[in-house]
Amino acid sequence: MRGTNKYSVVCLFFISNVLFSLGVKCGGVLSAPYGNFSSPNFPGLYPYDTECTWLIVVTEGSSALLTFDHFDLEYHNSCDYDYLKIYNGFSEDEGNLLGKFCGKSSPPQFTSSWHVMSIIFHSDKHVASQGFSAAYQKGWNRFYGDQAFQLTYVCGGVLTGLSGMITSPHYPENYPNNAECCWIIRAVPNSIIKLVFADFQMENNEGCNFDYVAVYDGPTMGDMHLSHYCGNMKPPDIVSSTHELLVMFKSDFNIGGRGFKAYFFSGTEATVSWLQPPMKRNKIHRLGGERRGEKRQMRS
Ligand SMILES: [Ca+2]
Ligand SMILES: [Ca+2]
Repeated sequence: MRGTNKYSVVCLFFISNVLFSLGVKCGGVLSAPYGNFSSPNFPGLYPYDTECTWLIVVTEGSSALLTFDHFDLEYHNSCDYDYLKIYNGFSEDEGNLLGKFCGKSSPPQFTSSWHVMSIIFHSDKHVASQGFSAAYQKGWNRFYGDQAFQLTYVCGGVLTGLSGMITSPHYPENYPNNAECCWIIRAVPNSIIKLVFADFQMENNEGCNFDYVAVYDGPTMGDMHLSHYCGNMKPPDIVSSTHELLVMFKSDFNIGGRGFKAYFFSGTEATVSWLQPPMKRNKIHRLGGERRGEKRQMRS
């Protein structure tokens, strides 16, 4: 199914849904980048003898992240009466089943390894509960070494001006979690680039592998690694050896900060050494408010 486009996926879903749907009208195709859905009648009791199928279809190359806000289905030790089934891909293939759930313990956060995810809600003829509500979001799969990450915010671009400014997303508000931004600063050949940080506040940890800014002396991550920064210490000025510089910003799943603001200038070695950004003191309020204590527990 890999080459299938969004429209044929949706058509296939409608055909199968029309043929197999029972009783209450529910389920559907969710094709927006994010959204919510719930069992019929939520937060009231769900109807008896009902089956609903939702198909989440995000852009090809992306993945879908599914999070439950509320979960309460009639309990049975093997979930034979009422249940929720979650599939990585189409529900017609039981090999895609990620899990079957009932009772009051909420399913964990799920991520599809494909751009399609299916969810089936089923109730039998007796005993109903409140049901569930869930949210989904389009994500991007990324691998750093052998670790897989789900990104929910991606930004960056190629900057070709003689000078300019880059900031973390939403600056000076807190940057989003699970974000990755890559900027390539490309000056004219035979010039060099100077990068000056004017503000810097990111989650701090030894090794800076939770949230960080990394700078590479060239246009790719394979180029020489100039620096890797996190915490509250403003990085020193950075000067490239060529006309290209890669700046990467990365955040993990919790705890943020207001991020960073940096200026870049390009020119000859003599000119960039004299150039300085407009360093007026910005009055920036610390936003923060995230729960520092909790993170250490989650990571341990
Ligand atoms: Ca039931
Ligand atoms: Ca973080």
